[in-house]
Amino acid sequence: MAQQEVLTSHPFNNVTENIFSKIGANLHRRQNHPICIIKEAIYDFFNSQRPGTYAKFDELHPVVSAAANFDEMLVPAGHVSRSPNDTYYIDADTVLRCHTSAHQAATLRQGHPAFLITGDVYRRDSIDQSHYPVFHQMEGLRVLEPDEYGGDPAAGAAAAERELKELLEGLAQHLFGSGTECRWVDAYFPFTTPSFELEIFFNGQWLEVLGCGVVEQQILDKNGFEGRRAWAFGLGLERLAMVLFQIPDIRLFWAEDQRFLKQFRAGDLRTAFKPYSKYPACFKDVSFWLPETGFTENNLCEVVRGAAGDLVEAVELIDAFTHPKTGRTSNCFRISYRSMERSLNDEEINAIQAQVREELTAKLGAELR
Ligand code: FA5
Ligand code: MG
Repeated sequence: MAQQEVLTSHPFNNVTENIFSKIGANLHRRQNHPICIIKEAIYDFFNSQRPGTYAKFDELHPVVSAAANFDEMLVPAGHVSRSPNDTYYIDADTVLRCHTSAHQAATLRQGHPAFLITGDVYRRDSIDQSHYPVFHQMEGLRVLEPDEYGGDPAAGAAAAERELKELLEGLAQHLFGSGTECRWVDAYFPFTTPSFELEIFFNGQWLEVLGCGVVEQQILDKNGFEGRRAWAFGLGLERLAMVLFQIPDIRLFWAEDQRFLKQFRAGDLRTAFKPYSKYPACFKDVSFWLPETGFTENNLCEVVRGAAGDLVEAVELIDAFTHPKTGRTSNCFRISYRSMERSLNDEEINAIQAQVREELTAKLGAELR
């Protein structure tokens, strides 16, 4: 689908100008960009493990059918990720992919038993230093050969899980060396069983960097690999790059500032990002009664991004209470504004905050306090 068809007047369309402007940026294909550097480093690792095995795709378009994004991945009908609160819809049947898993089934149908797919993905999400509405994922999948596990299906699933964890631990070693603390956490995905997430200790907290698991049998059965066993993963490239290059804020990946871009060079994994300056943050609180019609933090975040662009660093709920008599609920959010490039002045922040307050009322139906 052509790009200009992304912002449509379809009543389901919830793609904002802010998001629209990011489509086609393709940070993962910009040679000296940290997202591209980490992509290449991961490709190198997988090539070294099984030379010539993995087919690679990094030009698949982010506009996909809801069927590919959800149905083919067995995401159940009422699952939260399908809601327009979480996903950008172009029309009722078309979305901006929210994960690279959207391409798993079709790539299997094309007959590829092993592949790596890299691309930009889109999500309505909360705002903080490690969440951004556009980010990059790499999908990996390998279907095992029956003779690798003696043909027994249960042994096949166990073999897939073992290889998956070994590979991803090996990848973490390859990227970060042995000094980095990692842990496996049990997880749930509709398209894998069992499922796991890998977390890395970074800047004082555990950062989730990937999800993975043994591919649901139905997905293989329906897409040309009947009765076979496979593992799959989805990596968050910004998160891995943040750890690798010590990049403290996910917004920096979008900086066109040479002070950022100049620090990275293709093939160099040893760069430690030097913050060029930490400009002061400015905090603004906003309190309001929630509308009867419902309210979500993602909607607020979208309003704030719309008004502030990348000047918003975090949006955090700091207080909530329900009035004992009226039963109405009030929330107070703290919005942190900070530029990566310069000091902000009061006037511009006040203007942004005024726009946020105005849209909270006009668009979200909140009653300011
Ligand atoms: C998925 O997207 C699954 N498709 C991954 C997967 C693939 C599992 C294949 C099993 C098999 P999840 O929603 O947890 O999972 O996202 C994967 C990774 O994307 C996260 O671990 C994190 O590193 C990154 N990520 C998620 N949301 C954001 C965000 N808002 N900003 C930056 N990175 C994010
Ligand atoms: Mg997750």
